[in-house]
Amino acid sequence: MHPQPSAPVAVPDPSAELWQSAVRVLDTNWSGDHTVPSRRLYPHQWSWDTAFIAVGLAYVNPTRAWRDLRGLFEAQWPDGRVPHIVFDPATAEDDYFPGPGFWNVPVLAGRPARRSTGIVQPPLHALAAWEVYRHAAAHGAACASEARTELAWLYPRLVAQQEYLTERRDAGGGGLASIVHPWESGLDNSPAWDQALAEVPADLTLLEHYRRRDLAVADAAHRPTDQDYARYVGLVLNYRDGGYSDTELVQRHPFAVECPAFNSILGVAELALTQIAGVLGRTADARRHRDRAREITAALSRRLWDPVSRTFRVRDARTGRLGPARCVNGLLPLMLPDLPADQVEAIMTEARSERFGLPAPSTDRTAAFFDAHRYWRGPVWINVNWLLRRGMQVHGFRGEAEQLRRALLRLVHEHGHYEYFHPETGVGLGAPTFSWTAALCLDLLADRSAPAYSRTG
Ligand code: 2M8
Repeated sequence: MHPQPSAPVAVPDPSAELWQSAVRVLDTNWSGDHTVPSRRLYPHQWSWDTAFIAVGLAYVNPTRAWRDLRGLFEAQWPDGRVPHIVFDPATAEDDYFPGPGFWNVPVLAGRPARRSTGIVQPPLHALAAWEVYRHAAAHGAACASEARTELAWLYPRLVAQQEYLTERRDAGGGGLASIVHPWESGLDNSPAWDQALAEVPADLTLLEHYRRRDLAVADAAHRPTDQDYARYVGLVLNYRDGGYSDTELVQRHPFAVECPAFNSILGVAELALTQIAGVLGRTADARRHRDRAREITAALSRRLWDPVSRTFRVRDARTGRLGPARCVNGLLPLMLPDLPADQVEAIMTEARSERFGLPAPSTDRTAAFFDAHRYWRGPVWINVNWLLRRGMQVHGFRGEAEQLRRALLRLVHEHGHYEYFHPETGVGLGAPTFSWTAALCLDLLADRSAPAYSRTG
């Protein structure tokens, strides 16, 4: 089956206008082979963006959702890692920094033609694949059959992705995956990384050799500082020059951090794999995935929970210290159905407090580092709020889940499909026609996302 133009969908007013505008954004950002997050700022294919986009495409063009997922996994490395960017060969090196030349990923046996980065992003793809699959029947028998084929193709690849993260990335040795670069979190310049990043040398001369491209297409006041960017570049160089190897990370690499959001998504992926293995008739595998989800949840509760502040924090795998910053990633363990009730309540208390509120900003509103404009240091993002809402649904906070759904839709309806939003005025910031905002808007409008997972034992 080839990707078709998105089919018109009958939707009740007053949502029709928002629905149609979301579909238009996704059509505009379709390159002919994959969906880009935004044409100007992010002209390649991103990993977790692809997952969010697939969740929305499930309603209007499942074939394109599968094409996006398949395209991403065609660039999977033999060790199982799914790269955070898969580069579009039709886009010039200079159109995005750091481009394929900078990453200089070795061509390994069995690797496909499209080049990639060597780092990862949160493994949200199993959840996305499951969402596309479970909506496929609504599009007719041909789509249902396509969905089964695609799910079967993806399953071993999704398992390899999990194995890479749980085996090779357990730098702290406690059963959680560490990220080796803030970009791997997806919450790039969140204050969550400040403490660990302070140990990474900031060599500003690197920016003389490697010119930032983001400042040519976005407002500098919204983007990471040069100081942070120099650290980002230095971290890539260190990982790259070590051959993208994960052995002895803690000794060889200056940044290895366990993130509560990344690891919650890792756990949710195991739950999605439980469902996927189930429909593929792999009963023993399904049980194994469910057990893995429980183990990840237990490790998260043990290692990233700060009993004093009663919040989830990042943990530096090099020093064993919990980070001081309260950020939105600390709310996302709510997605895990087996999280102890006490921690669930604490997350909801934090989410309702003056520090956050709904929709949740990316960081604690009362903290000195809170910056209403700068990217992941204050603004509201639709994707993390969508994940938070899933967590509310999982734990039965129906009223707040509905309140959040309406608030997110209002934000996009009033301001547009922006990349992120001012946490006080709601004004749209960053890229104006941003794919995951549009895609998740479709899901929120359809509101068919019943709580997918409940307690497993
Ligand atoms: C942002 O990250 C990229 C680097 O990966 C960048 O700043 O250039 C983040 O918001 C990330 O979460 C997102 O996946 C990416 C593309 O939308 O943009």
